[in-house]
Amino acid sequence: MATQLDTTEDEYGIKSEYGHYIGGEWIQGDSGKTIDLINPANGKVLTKIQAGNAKDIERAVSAAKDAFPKWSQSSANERQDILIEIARRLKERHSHYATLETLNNGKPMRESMYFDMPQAIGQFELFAGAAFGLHGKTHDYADAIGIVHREPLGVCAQIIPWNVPMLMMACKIAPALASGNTVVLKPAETVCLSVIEFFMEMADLLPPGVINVVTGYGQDVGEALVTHPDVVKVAFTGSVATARRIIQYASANIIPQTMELGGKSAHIICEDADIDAAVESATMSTVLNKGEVCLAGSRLFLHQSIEEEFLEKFKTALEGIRQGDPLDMATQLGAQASKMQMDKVESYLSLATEEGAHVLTGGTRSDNADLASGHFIKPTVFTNVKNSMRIAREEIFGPVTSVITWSDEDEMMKQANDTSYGLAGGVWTANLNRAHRISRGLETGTVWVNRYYNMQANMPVGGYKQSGFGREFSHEVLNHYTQTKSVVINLQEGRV
Ligand code: TXE
Repeated sequence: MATQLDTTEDEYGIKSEYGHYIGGEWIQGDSGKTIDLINPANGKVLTKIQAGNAKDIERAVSAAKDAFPKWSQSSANERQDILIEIARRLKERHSHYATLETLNNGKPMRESMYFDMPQAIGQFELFAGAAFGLHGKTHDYADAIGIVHREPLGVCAQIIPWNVPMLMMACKIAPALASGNTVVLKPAETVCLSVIEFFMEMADLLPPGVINVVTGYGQDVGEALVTHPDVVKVAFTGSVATARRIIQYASANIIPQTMELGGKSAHIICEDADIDAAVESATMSTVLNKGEVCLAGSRLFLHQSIEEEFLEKFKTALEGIRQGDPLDMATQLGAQASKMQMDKVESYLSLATEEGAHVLTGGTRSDNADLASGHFIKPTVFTNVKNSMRIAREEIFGPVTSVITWSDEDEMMKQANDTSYGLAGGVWTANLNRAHRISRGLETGTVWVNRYYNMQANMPVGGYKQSGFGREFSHEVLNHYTQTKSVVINLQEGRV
């Protein structure tokens, strides 16, 4: 074990180095190696985190296993109190966490403040209320009484991505805590500053070992975690490619998994839509979190009869988007979260024109000289897109929308469902029957009618098809963190 962590703070309260959080202590990793966290808006190093390995995972799982018996027996009051206090402290330090999220991820401050943080706080509030709701059932028989107990599982592995770290952390640890499980959390190696700071400030609330955080690369830390024999459940949010590996490993140990993966969602605009409102919604869907959102309506199915008016307004709206310093509250579009992500988006921008798509707007990196040291991509719309093109089939995860025009609803629905993904979708129409028909017809876990990204508390989020399995963001997730035990008590008198 190496020496002490350097905890000097900068103007934002960011320490020079962060450790793993294991058994209630902040410690350096076994390898002694670190990873730099970068501000994607200017390429500067913010701090460094531990590059964990299997030995760190061993310690963390062991701490979580030791903490489980007591924590699983804790009262609902105790768990509820902790979740309420976490929500309260998050509200109190709202702008601090929002700033860290923006500095490390590149998302605009107005989103961190008014989307990410309220959504994350909402998860703790939702599951604080759920702690008491986790009760079993009884069944009365003529000669017996049956009791169905609901019990936590044990040590849960949670692996989260870099696009919305605070929210991903909240939607995973809140239900796990509410239901009496212990956790080893692995955040993404590129963006995790807010999450680590969160645990530093909440450490006094949580009994040691109940939550442990090990940072590092997926192949070193993530694989050691999901293959550990004492881990009894895996919750993962990330790419389909990584999910395939994790599913294989977790299946070998026969443990349950929940997978929240990518998307290529259809945002359907009918000819009777409120065009101005639909344009506003499509604009938001393109730029929110720089398009690094699994739920993004990245395939826009536009009715031919309103094509001209819609596209003119859409172009104007996107060209009016203010892109710039993510910390500036006026900024509407920030920087892609990492160089790797920007390179990926740029490769799709080149591919689009090779495939025959037309650029309605954007299509390149930002040409603003002030933004040259960051990962800024112009908001982009491609027209003349066919659903068979790779830009319409693969997740780009950037501020890019592909427009596919349609005139026949049945044919459009076939195309909307002709995708390996099934996470979300949207429909704009003034006709209630049509809204209902289309939303039931979409093979996807969420559909928004007449407003995209209408996230409401306790509505399940999760995928059909290769967008994954299991549901989060609602009480339904508690089924993934508990198992039932049936106890039957004989009531017959005498010999049986
Ligand atoms: O994902 P990974 P990446 C999509 C999006 C993005 C693409 C690639 O299209 O461009 O995936 O992103 C950990 N065992 N989404 O490469 O690898 C990793 O360290 C265990 C959509 O960043 O899936 C990180 O913590 N864990 C998605 C987490 O997995 C491993 C959000 C996600 O990284 C691992 C993110 C391994 N072998 C990307 N390899 C969404 N659904 O919102 C990596 N990890």
